[in-house]
Formats: sequence, C-alpha cells, structure tokens
Amino acid sequence: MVIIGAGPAGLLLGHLLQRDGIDTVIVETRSLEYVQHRVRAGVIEYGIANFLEESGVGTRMRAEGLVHHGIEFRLDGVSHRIALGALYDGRAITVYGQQEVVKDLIAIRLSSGAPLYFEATVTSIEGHTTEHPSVVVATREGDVEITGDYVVGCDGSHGVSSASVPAGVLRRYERVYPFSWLGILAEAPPATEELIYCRHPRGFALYSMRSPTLSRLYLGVSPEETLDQWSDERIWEELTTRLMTDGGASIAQGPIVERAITPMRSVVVAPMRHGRLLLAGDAAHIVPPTGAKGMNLALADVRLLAPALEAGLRGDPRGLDSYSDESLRRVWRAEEFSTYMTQMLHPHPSDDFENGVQLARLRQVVESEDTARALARNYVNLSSL
Ligand code: RFL
Ligand code: PHB
Repeated sequence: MVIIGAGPAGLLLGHLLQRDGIDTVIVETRSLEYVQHRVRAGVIEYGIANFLEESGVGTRMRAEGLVHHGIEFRLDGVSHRIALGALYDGRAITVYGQQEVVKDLIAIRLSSGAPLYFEATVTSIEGHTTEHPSVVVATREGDVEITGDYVVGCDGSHGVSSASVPAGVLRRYERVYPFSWLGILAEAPPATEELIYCRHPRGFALYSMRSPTLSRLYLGVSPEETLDQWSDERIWEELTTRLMTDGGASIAQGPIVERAITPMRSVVVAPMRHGRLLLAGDAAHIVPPTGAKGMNLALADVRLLAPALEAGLRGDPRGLDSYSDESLRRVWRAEEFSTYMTQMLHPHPSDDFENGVQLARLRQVVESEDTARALARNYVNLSSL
C-alpha cells in the first residue's frame, strides 16, 4: 500500500495498517524537521481524542494536552462563556498541537522500522483503475516507481492525488471567503484558560494556546494583506484592541516565534475515490479554520478508511464502496458548521445588513441555551456524531 503524505492523515493510516500487519510505504515531499515543526491546528474533538488513545498514539496527548470544558465568545467587549461540558454530557475538547500529534505518530513509525521517506515527492500516479496502481517518486537519487494494491492520497490541499484523476471524474466544490487569518505563536503565558472567539467591529480575533508558556493567536485580515505590513507592534496593538473587554482585561505579550497568513476557503472533492486511489484529509476537503475541524476530519476519514482497506485486501469491497459517501456526509456537515462559525464571527467590511444578521446569530448563541447546545455538540464532537 502506498500512502502519499506524512501529515496527520497519512501517518495515522500508516500506523493503523502496520499495526494490523499490512505493509505500507509513506512518501513525504518535505523534510522530517519541516513536518514536525509546521504549526497548524490545535483543537482535538472528544471522539477523535478517544480514537487516538484507542489507536495507541494518545499517551502524550493525554498527559500534556489541555482539556477544555468551555470556550468564550467575546462580543462588543463583553465575554460570554459557552459551557461545552455542561451543555453536552460533560464532554470536552483537548488542546494539543497538530505538530505534537505528528511527532507522536512519526516516533511510532520510526520505531516500527516501517518505511517512511522524507524529501521524496510523488510526481505522478498511474493505473488508478487497475489491480496495481503505481506512483513515480522523485528523490535525490532520481525517480523511483512504487506499485501497491492501493494508493492513498493523504497529500493535503496542494497534493497531486486529486489532480491525477482524469478530467470529468471528480467534481470540485469551492468557496473563497473575503478574509485571511494572520496566525502567530508567541512565548507568552495564555492570559486565559479557555479559547476566546472574538467578533469586533475591526475584525475577528482568536485567543488560543499550546501550553502554559505558549500562546497561539489569530487576527482576521483582508486577503490582500502581507506579513511585511504587520510589525510585531502592530500585531499586538490590533490583538489588544479587538480582544479588550469592557473590564479592561489585557493580553500577555512575548516574542513571536512563528507567523503566517492563511487564506480561508472551503473545498470539497467528490467522490473521494477513483478505482484504487483513495483520498483522505485535506487532499479531499478544506474547511475554514473557524470551526477547528480540519485535522479532526482528516483523522475521521482514516478511522473509516483503515478497516475498509483491510477488508478490501481480504476481497470484501463494501467498506471501500461506501467510504466516499459516508465520509462526504460528515464533510458537508463540517463545511456547514465551519461556514456558520466563519460568517458569524467575521464582520463584513461594508455590508451592514450582513452585519446585523451576524450579530443576531451570535446573540442567539449567547442567549439561547438550545442554540448553544447545538453549537457545543458540533464544536466538541462533530466528526463522531
Ligand atoms: P497535511 O497535514 O497537509 O499533510 C499532507 C502532507 O502531504 C505532503 N505532500 C506530499 N508528499 C509527497 N508527494 C507529494 N506530491 C506531496 N504533496 C503534499 C505535504 O508536505 C504534507 O506533509 O494534510 P492532512 O494529513 O490531511 O491533515 C489535515 C490538517 O493538516 C488540516 O486540516 C488542519 O491543519 C486544519 N486546521 C485545523 N484543524 C483542526 O482540526 N483544528 C484546528 O484547530 C485547526 N486549525 C488548521 C487550523 C489549519 C490552519 N492552516 C494553516 C491552514 C489553523 C490553521 C491556521
Ligand atoms: C488553534 O489553536 O490553532 C486553533 C484553535 C481554534 C480554531 C483554529 C485554530 O478554530
């Protein structure tokens, strides 16, 4: 079995299959160093955290992850706590960096001795509808061809898998949002114990964290903006203005150790299979990060795909036949929730009718327990509902 990509999806799939005695080769275009330090997601859903633990890769997440039973919505300088646990059977999210999940999975892979090649780029995929699909991998030593029973594209949003499928087979649904996120990682103790999603007339802001000494913060910015327009001073000033409460609570500042601007978009590729090429994770779908769903969806795909591939190898095709439809039901649900969160929290620069509707939505969340309960279920556990 050939797995393209050593992100959370590819690495977890490799681990589950290897554990069950199936040979896999994972091919990753980036270096080990790069993959382990790429700062991305931070929120792990309740059911996905349990699944990581059941899969034998959750020990450090359980020890070091921060368990949160609530989140805060900050609206016009006023804080409103959404008691996720109280609203949803005591369940919680775990705040644990994606790069930590990736480090844990790589450590297991390396100790198993199963093949994992870095700086090896899949440039083409052939024979999707044959019994033995193959990939061509560009390495420093030259091109190598690898053939397998299946090829699984876990190669993220800029990968080659979906593009390798003949025109007309896959449909691509896409929406681009009129904002980007400027994200920073700062060596500063989080000033708050829970995540804060903030809607301010100047734009969106999010306060998150990675550990008692590392804060992760985001600003909604216009898609035209570039990092060189954002000095450290301007970033902190803008975060402080947007996150300020009426009580004057401020945020702790510290050296910024990572920064990036990410455009926000939604993509769904359907179906998630063509013959013996299967797609999982960002290779098949992107959600805007406001719902914190991307990594969770990627891992939920793998939870479904691993047993389906194992059954497929034994001659039972049913799991693989239903994989795409079953995953896409969850994916569209996550697109809906992520769109809802995005549109509720990012003020529109000029459309005040839209802004009126957004505020009404947000007030409903903070004033109506039924609405808050629905949000809590989706936020905490959408991928396992
Ligand atoms: P990844 O992690 O992108 O991994 C794909 C891997 O494939 C490699 N690759 C190739 N390898 C070989 N040959 C080729 N031709 C290749 N082309 C690509 C790439 O180098 C890469 O290593 O995809 P995967 O595994 O599907 O995982 C998806 C997640 O990474 C993504 O959905 C999340 O990061 C999204 N996301 C969030 N998700 C959450 O669940 N909770 C969050 O709180 C959250 N916050 C976020 C986020 C994403 C963000 N950005 C930067 C887009 C916050 C941000 C700012
Ligand atoms: C993060 O901690 O990086 C994070 C948290 C919540 C989101 C997105 C990103 O919605």
